[in-house]
Amino acid sequence: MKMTFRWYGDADPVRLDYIRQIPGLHGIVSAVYAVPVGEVWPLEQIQALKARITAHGLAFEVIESVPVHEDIKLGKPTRDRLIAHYAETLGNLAACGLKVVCYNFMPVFDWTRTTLDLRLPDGSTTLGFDQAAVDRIDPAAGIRLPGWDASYPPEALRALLAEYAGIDEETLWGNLEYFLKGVIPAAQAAGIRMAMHPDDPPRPIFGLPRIVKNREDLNRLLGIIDAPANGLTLCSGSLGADRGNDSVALVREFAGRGRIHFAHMRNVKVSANGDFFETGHRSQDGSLDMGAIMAAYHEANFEGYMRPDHGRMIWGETGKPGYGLYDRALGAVYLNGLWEGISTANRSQELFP
Ligand code: DNO
Repeated sequence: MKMTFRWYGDADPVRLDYIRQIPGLHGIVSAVYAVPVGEVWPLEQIQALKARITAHGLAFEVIESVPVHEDIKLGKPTRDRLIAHYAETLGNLAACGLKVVCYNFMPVFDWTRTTLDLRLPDGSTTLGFDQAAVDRIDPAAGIRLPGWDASYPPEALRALLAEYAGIDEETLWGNLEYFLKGVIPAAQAAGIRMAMHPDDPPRPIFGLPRIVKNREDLNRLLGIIDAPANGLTLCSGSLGADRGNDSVALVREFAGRGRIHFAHMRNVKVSANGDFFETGHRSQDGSLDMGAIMAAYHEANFEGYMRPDHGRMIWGETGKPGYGLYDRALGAVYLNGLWEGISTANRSQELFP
């Protein structure tokens, strides 16, 4: 397992020289943010980002994310050109030594929360999702969501949502298949492993289809092209927000098959009605058994990349919700500690014959 940490580039208030001080970090997960979605990432920009990161003694082998243009998800005629650009970007990334590319296929909205600063009893703040708050939003009147408010001008958002009115789950699956058939062979040839991030939360939202929500979906996705280049980002917190998903079983199955290339580790406290908020990483603080998930990776001899996912805001830190330094650093150390603990327990016969 290679522990990594997400960094948003020069705009990130979290400094690389601080990140490097977190014990046990292999590398950084980042992206070229300056290039508009759908255009090719130029070699020089990838190289410059890599140079920034490796100067701090950290590896740069994972991208999160190369975003998929909405026209591809919508299956519009422009998609062939956009898919060719995507494949070219993968080639450029491979030329710079990148190994894994995380992406998602969620229409319009990536991760969705209804609050970014829910206060917990210990005074920390965290991200939360409340279905009733979503139900109160009338998409026709405009969607105001924390984290997304500024992403689309209201008119553009309305137009985009209207385009999706004709896209049901099966159509979206068809468009995903078309995309994968265009990019996976290129990824494979370049030595890049693609890693699909599941939908967050794992349910349809504002009537938009969501197709990467559970075991059945993950199997269907991997079956479209049954090759290691067509793999997963297994996000414990995204999938874990549906109590019907057993994260431990999912890791055993898909890491066992060598198809998880990137592990996002995060804990969530899920209520009976499916509302949830994000907690610190420790098992006892949320609904997920993080130790058992880690043991499943260990059992599968997982050699892929892992990162602590969102952290709470603690110790007065301000910045990008979910992506402060402190709680994610605690998460990385906790996860590395679990890993060492499991390794040690496996050696206990040797240690105490
Ligand atoms: C949120 C992240 C997601 C993730 C993308 C991957 O914090 O987990 O935005 O990066 O879905 O494509």
